[in-house]
Amino acid sequence: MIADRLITDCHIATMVAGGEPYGAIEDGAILIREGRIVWVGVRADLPDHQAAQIDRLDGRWVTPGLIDCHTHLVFGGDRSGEFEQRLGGATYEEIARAGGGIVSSVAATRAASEDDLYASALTRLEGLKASGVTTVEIKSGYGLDRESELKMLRVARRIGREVGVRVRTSYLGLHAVPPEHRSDRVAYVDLAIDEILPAAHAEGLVDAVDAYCEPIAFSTEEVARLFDQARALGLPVKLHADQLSEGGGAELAARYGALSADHVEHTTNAGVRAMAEAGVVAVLLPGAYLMLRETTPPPIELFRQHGVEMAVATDCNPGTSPVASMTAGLNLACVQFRLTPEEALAGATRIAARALGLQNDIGTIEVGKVADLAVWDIERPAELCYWLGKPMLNRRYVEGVPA
Ligand code: DI6
Ligand code: FE
Repeated sequence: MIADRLITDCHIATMVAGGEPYGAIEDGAILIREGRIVWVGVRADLPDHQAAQIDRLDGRWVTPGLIDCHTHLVFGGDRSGEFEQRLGGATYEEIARAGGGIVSSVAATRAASEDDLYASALTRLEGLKASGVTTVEIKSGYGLDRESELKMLRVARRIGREVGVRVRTSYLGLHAVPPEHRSDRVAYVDLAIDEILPAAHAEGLVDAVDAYCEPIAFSTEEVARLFDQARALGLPVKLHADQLSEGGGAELAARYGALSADHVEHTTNAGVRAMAEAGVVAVLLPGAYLMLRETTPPPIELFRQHGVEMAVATDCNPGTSPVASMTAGLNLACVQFRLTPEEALAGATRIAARALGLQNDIGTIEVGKVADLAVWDIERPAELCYWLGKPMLNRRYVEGVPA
């Protein structure tokens, strides 16, 4: 077998479902050709091969590169002042209704240049990369006018081109009503649906369409109109659903065959069943749960019973989840939501790939998949969920190349 690279002397958590825990292969090897995995298995079974490059990992563990499938990585400024206000007793909803919250990040994002947004996003991306991330989803939603939404999405695309990480973008125009439309929200919803989304799509800036479905944000009717447009443009949808209250978000996501419904703390039995029937992934965001000091966890046991697959992501954003480490997210998902470490790691790999529609290319270590890999200084995969703040990454590969 001809290969560009042999990765050997390692243990492999393939994260392929149905066999050993973590899909583990002890003392394994991986052959890579043109960025894809062409062989993986026990080292003793390695076929005859010629590899241009041999990487010996001295018994380290290899996992699929982690996938952060829900972030707001690009934004101007920060909201540490609101963090202080909340610690002083103000609630997130009170701050939002008083004109702070998302809208204050919108002002800072509009004022920032593309280069400023790029530079500040890279500082947060360093944290994600150091925690093994090779794919990151990035949403718009702090621009809320045509020029600023496109600016955010262009920055996201530039990150994907320039810094050794795979980027998927989501248009999140229905995130908040911008100040200039406060007295006419219908006009803003029309603008987001009829003008901004088609313009962003025409520039090739949109991989999926998202919305914030919540009483303080947008109704299911407004989101349904957006999703109709997404469908007309051939774009998949996902949804911030049932985070602060039950509002029919999970059912709406199911009705449109969404890739994922995210947060889902307040999703009901009926919502869980609808998600199961439509194959919608539940994206758990334990950083936001922590930072808002929420007390109602997502219905994890119902998701398990109904076979709804659970992803885990950071939700990295300035308001509710200033979290820039994927392994921190794994720990929080286990401690707060009682995911098993194997469920959490699947949620950051195999299931996260599904939440982005990328399951044919990434998320597991198997023949045919892209060789996006993370190499770790750990003795057991559960350590990735156990430590909080300990650097564990040895190196990352993106498309079979050290990144
Ligand atoms: N994701 C979001 O989009 C909102 N909450 C969340 O978890 C708002 C984020 C923000 O306050 O900026
Ligand atoms: Fe979010």
